[in-house]
Amino acid sequence: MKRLIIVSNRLPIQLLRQESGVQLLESAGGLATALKSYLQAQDRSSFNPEEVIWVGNADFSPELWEEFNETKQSTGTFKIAPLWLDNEVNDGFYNGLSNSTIWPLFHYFPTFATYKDSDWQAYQQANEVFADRLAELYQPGDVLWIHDYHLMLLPKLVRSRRPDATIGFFLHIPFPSFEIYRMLPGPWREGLLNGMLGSDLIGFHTNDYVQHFEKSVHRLIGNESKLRSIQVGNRPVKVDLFPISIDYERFNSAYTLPEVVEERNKIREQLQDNKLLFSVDRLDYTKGVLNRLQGYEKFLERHPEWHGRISFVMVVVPSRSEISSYGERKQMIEENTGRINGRFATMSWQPVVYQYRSLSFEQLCAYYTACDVALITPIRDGMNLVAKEFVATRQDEQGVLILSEVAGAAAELGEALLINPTDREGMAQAIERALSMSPQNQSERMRLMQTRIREYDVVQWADDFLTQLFNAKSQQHQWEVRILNVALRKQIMEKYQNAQKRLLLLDYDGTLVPFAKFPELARPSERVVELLNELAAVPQNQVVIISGRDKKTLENWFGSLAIQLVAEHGAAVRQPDGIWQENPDAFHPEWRANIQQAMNLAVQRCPGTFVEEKTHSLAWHYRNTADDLGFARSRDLIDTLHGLTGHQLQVIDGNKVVEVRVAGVDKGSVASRIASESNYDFIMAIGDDRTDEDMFRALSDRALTIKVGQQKTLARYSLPDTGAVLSFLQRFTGMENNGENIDLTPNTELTSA
Ligand code: GDG
Repeated sequence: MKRLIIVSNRLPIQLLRQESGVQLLESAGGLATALKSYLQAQDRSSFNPEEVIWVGNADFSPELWEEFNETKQSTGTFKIAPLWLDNEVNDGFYNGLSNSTIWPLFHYFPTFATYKDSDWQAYQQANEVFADRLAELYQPGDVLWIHDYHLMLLPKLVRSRRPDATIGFFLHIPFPSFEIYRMLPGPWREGLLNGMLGSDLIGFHTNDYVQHFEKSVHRLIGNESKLRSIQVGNRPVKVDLFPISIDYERFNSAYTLPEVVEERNKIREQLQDNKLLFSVDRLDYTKGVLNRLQGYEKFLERHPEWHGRISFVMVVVPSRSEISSYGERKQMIEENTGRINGRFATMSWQPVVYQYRSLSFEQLCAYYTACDVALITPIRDGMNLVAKEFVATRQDEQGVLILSEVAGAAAELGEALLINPTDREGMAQAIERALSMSPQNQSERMRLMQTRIREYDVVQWADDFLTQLFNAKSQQHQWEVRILNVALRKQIMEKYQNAQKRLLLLDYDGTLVPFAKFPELARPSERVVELLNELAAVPQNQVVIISGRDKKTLENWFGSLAIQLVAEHGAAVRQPDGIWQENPDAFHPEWRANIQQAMNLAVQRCPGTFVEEKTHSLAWHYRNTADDLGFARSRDLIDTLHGLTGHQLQVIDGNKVVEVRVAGVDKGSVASRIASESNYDFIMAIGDDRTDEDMFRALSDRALTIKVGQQKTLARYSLPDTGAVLSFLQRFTGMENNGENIDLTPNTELTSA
């Protein structure tokens, strides 16, 4: 089993010195809980939980760590590999570049961003310290998962130290639009992008963030993204969206926890019959606390009938107190709260109940489940887990979520009342609408949102990311093609000469002849026919033209040769003796389950898409989703389906639909069958297009596979063009190209049928 190394700025533990010794306290933070659940779901995890190492910046001293290790009582879930940064470096790295430059800029607060060279220096130094620590720990085969904006340079730094490492990077905050991103000084903005591109897979919360990243890479570095893949040197880097989620069961079952029930009853008792509006966020200008207060004030202005009948409990959790903009924000919140209470409060009623503190898990869930409306209105938020947690806790299916349309969570929680966080009138109207929403309407909305969060919970999220990371890595290996150079050609010739029984599988269009404007014009030149004839004349050789062309055309062009012909990807096969055999269509019902599962996963990963079931086929339609997302997902699905489908099925890439139907034929299955018909000790397959990839895949363990052209391929080797293929094949006939140029021009004369 592989080792997983998680890297984040903070470690998921604290150390406390107590009378009994140094105690380890695990944090209940989202990521740590997520990974714990993922590792416990044994059937889904590819890692040994004992081999998960967490690397991060320690907030305890090296001495305390040593003391803990000497008297270790509990080791916790993860192996911990702390590192320590010099205080000054840490300040410039954490308070400086991370939280005073990247954080405000990426949340669209450019006026809050500072640009200090010393912070950039510190950020680079801190990332180098992480890279050194990782290089020290790294063992071949390890999987590295690096988290968040503090460590954007790290993937590249690790790659330069350990070129083969499997590296995933996930950004928890928004990736801003290019116009904002470009505000970073030149070397910084390119440095950060290049840093991230050291990964094999880069994950974001939403499709918008993926697109913003792709555009910034294109504009600033020049690499284009195709099908969610950016070529960096000879390495494709996958970019995709993985909307983070929560531990649904933990929050859902909290509804009936005795401590939560007790706390909830207390809250409701204090409220008497008043309605409860609730919000909780870290103290941060991105969370829109001030705008929220102003929206609530507008509501009170517009709706005097609610005075005395509603309470707004607003919890603000202390955060990043060393940064001055956070302190100022606290003061403004307190002033505004005071002003609103001063304006509307009576002897018996306080409109805003402001609490500057953090809540226990039970208190938090008590508020989530006691309130009538959760008011979650960030000005920008990568995702916002509070919104998902609130929905998950509501076993009673009651309560209304008012959510900012610019929180990443809005992309998944369309049944919430979505508002623009700066629109006070809009917020006031949404509060009024939420308070008067019927229980049935509340329940319908809740149920839909709950289903979505339950189905893509945090375990699914981690599983999805890591699975895609493995896929990205294995695709990279498959696509590492070696150009057939002189030395390799020599080796192949030797193998050929020593072989007793040889099979040569040759695609036609794009392999033996270049493409012509119209397919019927791509007749083989006399020289090509002659070459095939000579190859076939060697008694040890079996030559096969394996093509998508129809029977008639192949017969017409090659009928006189003693070679095997495969028409329409295997629908018909002609033996060298000239007799054609049709491949009867096969129908095996057991193919459906796997295909259905792959398509259902595509539906989950791409909202708006659906599966159509037909008697002999299954179709995944993506016409009702964003064009680019649908297209990208369709490429993933086609890849998966190619891996799943045997010779009974055909994957058809249609117009906004991917269809799998019984066909019983593809080049892979027919090539396998032919290869197993005799004891071949030399098999070579040459082809240029997607259908040839089936052949390369099917023969990968026993054939010399050669791709014509530069595209990604499963073939082991490549040749640049048809000219190179013919010169290469010519060597096998024993006739060297004695200076004469081979005629590559297709014979464009139409022959009569
Ligand atoms: C970053 C991104 C993205 C808060 N107060 C209390 C408390 N919390 C817990 C919540 C929730 C978490 O903290 C806050 O998560 P958010 O997602 O809302 O926001 P950030 O901290 O800014 O997180 C964000 C996230 O990363 C994940 O990728 O969603 O967009 O900014 O879990 O429950 N928990 C307790 N008491 C509190 O007082 N127990």
